Amino acid sequence: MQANYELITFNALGDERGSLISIEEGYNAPFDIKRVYYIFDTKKDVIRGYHAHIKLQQIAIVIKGSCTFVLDDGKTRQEVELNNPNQGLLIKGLIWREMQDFSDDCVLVVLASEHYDESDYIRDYEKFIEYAKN
Ligand code: T46
Repeated sequence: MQANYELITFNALGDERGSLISIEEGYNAPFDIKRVYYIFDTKKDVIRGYHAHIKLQQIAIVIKGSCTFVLDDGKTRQEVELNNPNQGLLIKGLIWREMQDFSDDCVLVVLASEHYDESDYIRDYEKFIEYAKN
């Protein structure tokens, strides 16, 4: 896995009643969490994303179902399937992302290091490639 993203495994605090995962900034989240959003009811064959972020860091967790992230650093593309609430995909650098193959029941939760800011998005792939060269 490359430096701009990595899979994190969370410690599951399970007991006979079931499982519980806790995410705390400075402990198992490497940034201050300023925003949480979640994506669900994504229609079949929809591909979301098609952008990179300049500054934003995020942890994506599929707490139910599955989906696949296509991650592109400007040189190589890699697919990462998320299907386990014990795992989070930390995206910490300049990465073009596309999300696809959402299961009907997929719930994708994202923890973000910044408030929503459209000016942090690079939504043009050619522009992303220019950024990725620097
Ligand atoms: C990302 C991937 C994994 C807001 O108003 N506030 C928010 O916090 C977010 C995330 C979105 N929006 C608005 C912007 C658009 O009008 O909601 C609409 C849908 O957002 P977007 O088309 O950017 O959604 P995705 O699924 O393509 O991308 C999202 C995040 O935007 C992005 O940061 O990394 O999920």
